[in-house]
Amino acid sequence: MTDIESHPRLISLEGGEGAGKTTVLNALRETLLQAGHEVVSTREPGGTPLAERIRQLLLSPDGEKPSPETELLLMFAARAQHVRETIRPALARGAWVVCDRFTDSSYAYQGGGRGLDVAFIAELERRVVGLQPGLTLLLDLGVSQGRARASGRDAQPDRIERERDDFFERVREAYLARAAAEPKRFRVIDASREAATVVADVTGVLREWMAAA
Ligand code: Z5A
Repeated sequence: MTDIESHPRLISLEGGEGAGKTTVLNALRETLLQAGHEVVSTREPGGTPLAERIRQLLLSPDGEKPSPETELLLMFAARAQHVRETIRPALARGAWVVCDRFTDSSYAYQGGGRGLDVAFIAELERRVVGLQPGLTLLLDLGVSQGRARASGRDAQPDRIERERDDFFERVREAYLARAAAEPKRFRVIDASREAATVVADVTGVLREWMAAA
């Protein structure tokens, strides 16, 4: 596999922790269902039984800490399975797929956060994934605000959530740089506003996208 196919019915949600992806994903799903579409809502890492087991390995704070390279390759191992077993079959039967995180998360967290070689990530994307969302909604939020929201919810932060603020600042910068480099695919949403405003904004973007698709 060498080329990357952009698919208009594959929509990804991206952002730092506590940005509100779960809330937004539910609203997108409802909007698509009301328009009469089949919707598959899924997440990364995860989205198949095997990929969910890889997720547990990746996010558990217990035991041996994976090296940055191991973390990257496990993210892509989960994604390879997810694309083949869940996403491509759903797109092939005409469904819309809304994915909580996709390859941009690897560029942001393992590229920006961990400092791994972006060209290597791009090579993995080309050879292992071969698929890109037509539309990516980046929920942008300051690191401290996101952490405050997530800490109100998580009793036990996962392994990546235990990173320091400078890690999450690099993640945010990497996301914003990707959005600036690909303005046709990305919509940057100000996620610092109250949930109802953010939801109205993203569902408006989705309606325009459905009309054009
Ligand atoms: N990761 C990676 O490193 N590389 C990869 O390639 C991939 C992932 C795919 C797991 O992802 C980790 O994997 C993640 C990146 C890494 N690590 N981190 N950090 P995840 O998506 O499962 O975990 P997460 O980013 O930590 O998700 P999250 O914290 O659940 O974020 P969220 O879904 O965006 O937030 P939420 O649950 O919708 O909202 C958080 C709280 O804020 C909740 O109580 C809401 O009610 C509240 N909320 C939501 N919106 C608002 C607004 N607008 N105002 C006020 N309060 C709000």
